[in-house]
Amino acid sequence: MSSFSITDHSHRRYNPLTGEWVLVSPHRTKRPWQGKTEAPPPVKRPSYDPSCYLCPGNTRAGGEQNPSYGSTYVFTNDFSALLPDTPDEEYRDGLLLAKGEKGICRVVCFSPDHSLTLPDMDLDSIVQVIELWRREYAELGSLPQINHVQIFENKGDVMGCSNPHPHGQIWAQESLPNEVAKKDRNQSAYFEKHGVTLLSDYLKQELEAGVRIVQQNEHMVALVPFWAVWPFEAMILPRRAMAHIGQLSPDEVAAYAAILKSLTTAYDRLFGVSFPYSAGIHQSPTDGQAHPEWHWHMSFYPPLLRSALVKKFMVGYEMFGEAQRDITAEGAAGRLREMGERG
Ligand code: H2U
Repeated sequence: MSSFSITDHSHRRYNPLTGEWVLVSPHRTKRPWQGKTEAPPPVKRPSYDPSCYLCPGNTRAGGEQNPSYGSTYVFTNDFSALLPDTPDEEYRDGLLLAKGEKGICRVVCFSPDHSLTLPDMDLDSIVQVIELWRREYAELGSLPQINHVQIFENKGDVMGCSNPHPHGQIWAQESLPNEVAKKDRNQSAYFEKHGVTLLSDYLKQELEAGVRIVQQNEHMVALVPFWAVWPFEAMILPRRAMAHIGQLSPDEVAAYAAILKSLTTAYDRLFGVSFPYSAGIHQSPTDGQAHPEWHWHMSFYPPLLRSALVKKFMVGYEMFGEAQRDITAEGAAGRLREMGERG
């Protein structure tokens, strides 16, 4: 009888940030695979597309005209999911409950150049994107009715991204959405008990182990979390505990830009394709409190599994039971690390 091993045996891994489990089945990676593995031919896009609603000078679907912007550009989403003037009321009927939710949605163009993606951009331009995220987090977060600011990017049509122009979104709202509420609860409980952030202790352990580290620089680390759900999920986090990106020093902003570029470059190399993902920054609530328990981090949830064409579906058992993966976090980190080392 061999003893339990997380590289061979089915097991569940615990996510201390969300309090949820993921089922890992490493033995299944040994099963034969006869599907396609080749990448589709690269798509060459022009730097300016007259039919793109995000390109400088073009008219958007709602009729507004974009300025001839030369770096980043942010505007209020013409089809916002949340609006600032929603009534503050509740609907109750027995077990049924609904509450009005106020919010503001914005679209952030990362570059005027339609042909680029984040990994193609130079470091100074990525710093401009981070600086814009910092300004938006501060500005939206200072509004009395906004208690949470979610910055995210959907990249690739497979992730539901509506336009290849490099862009992301911001949804700011009154309440903490579900994912953030879980992380808020667990980080608070950890900080109360240990007096340090959960992710400071986690990062220390990961840096000692090394196996799940993808890349690191003086101020930032990219790793595949032990509890990763998506095959090539990754997290970027600062070495220094801080609640939000507004607290980054100029050196830390530069280090963040560098690791953002190198992680997304490694992703693109993995299957030889512009790698799709949803990426989001989880930061402290913007309720006017300091939140020393929060340690901001940026998570990448890419859907690809084995090649540019083979996608992981969160269906069946994942829908009815819990998330499941075959390739281990350690295996995924090793492959991403190799992509980064190609230089
Ligand atoms: P996604 O590609 O991640 O869907 O983001 C694009 C957003 O841009 C989307 O939320 C908005 C859509 O509502 N949009 C505008 O605000 N104006 C437009 O002219 C088209 C799209």
